[in-house]
Amino acid sequence: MRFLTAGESHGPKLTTIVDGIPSNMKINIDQINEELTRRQGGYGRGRRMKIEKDKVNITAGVRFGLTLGSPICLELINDDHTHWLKIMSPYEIDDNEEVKRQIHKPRPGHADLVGGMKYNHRDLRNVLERSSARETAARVVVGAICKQLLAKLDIHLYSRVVQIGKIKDENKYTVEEYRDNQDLNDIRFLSDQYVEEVHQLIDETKKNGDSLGGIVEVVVDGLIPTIGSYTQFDKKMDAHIADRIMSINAFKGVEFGDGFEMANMFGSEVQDPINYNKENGFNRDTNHLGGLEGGMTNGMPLVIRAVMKPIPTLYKPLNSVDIHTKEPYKAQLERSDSCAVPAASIVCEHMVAIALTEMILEEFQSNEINQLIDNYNRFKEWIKTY
Ligand code: EPS
Repeated sequence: MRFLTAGESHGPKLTTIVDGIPSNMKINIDQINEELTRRQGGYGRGRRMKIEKDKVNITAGVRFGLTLGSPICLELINDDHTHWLKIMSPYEIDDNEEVKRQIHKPRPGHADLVGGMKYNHRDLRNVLERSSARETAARVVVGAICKQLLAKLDIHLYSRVVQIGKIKDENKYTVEEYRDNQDLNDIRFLSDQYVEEVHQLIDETKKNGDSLGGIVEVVVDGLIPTIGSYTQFDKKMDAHIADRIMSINAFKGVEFGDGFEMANMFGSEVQDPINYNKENGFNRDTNHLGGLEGGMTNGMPLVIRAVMKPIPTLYKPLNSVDIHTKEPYKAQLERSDSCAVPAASIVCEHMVAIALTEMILEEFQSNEINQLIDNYNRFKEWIKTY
């Protein structure tokens, strides 16, 4: 499976082409739209999310609700584009017409300056429009289709926010608690006890013109062992997941299982001892490694955490330099979110779904969904006999 997205944040629409989804798979459009709504939520979002009502439009690759095996084309309209018709027009404009909202004071931490250098843009809006996290909506559409495919193999993904700013939920949760409570509140913490405190922090940060980052977590339940491989660097499941997560805007690090905490532990504390019984085959009592050994899933739930830096668009702008005059200035003010960590946790969940689907489709190559389910389930049964 492969996909590409196109679209500027305030352009007419986001377009995605997904190739390689097996044929005869029922596409649940309501579920895709529900995932889009989940991504649009979260305390700390700016005014833009009041304008957008993300709903997917399928224009190719699906007939009577079933995938054809041909490329699937998916569109999301940017409702805000109606306010940007002249500024973001794809068509030539009159030489005398003034282009409004040009940007020439790059925001530190954004793609603005280096993107301008790379593509020789003198209006940094040409960079900002594509580097905006608006594009992650298109990825959620792809990830939602992947989640539907994975569910047919009894693989389920959940996500939560672990930390926003300095407020961290240190509690341990069961897979059932992830499943039942992941959308419990608008900060996507698994417990309501943090809501008031986090709301206050986001409110104060917004008042100060500042922004907040945090840590998100994705848990995958129901995976069989052996997905991914130790035999080649580019077949390692953890490397592939990390690649997909690090492509999310503002994400700066990924860890698996006990992650960076492993530096403080002895080897005997980090590895998960192996048990065997006839009913469940090989299994573990612990999951320090987060369900991955030797670049392969080991049958335990995947536990993946990732850190998002605070959003670099600040209402209290940092020092910058005007690319035209070369004079020092404060970076340009742009509307933004003060905290997008809850939304980012949804994007992360969907990027993990994409990473798993890519690897599973490569390993269990099947043109049709029922063949895929059969191949996968046959292997799942065989593993129990190992
Ligand atoms: C973003 C800035 C804001 C966010 C946007 C990401 O958009 P705007 O510039 O229109 O106010 O709302 O996120 C989305 C549009 C979205 O769908 O998540 C940025 O600069 O990255």
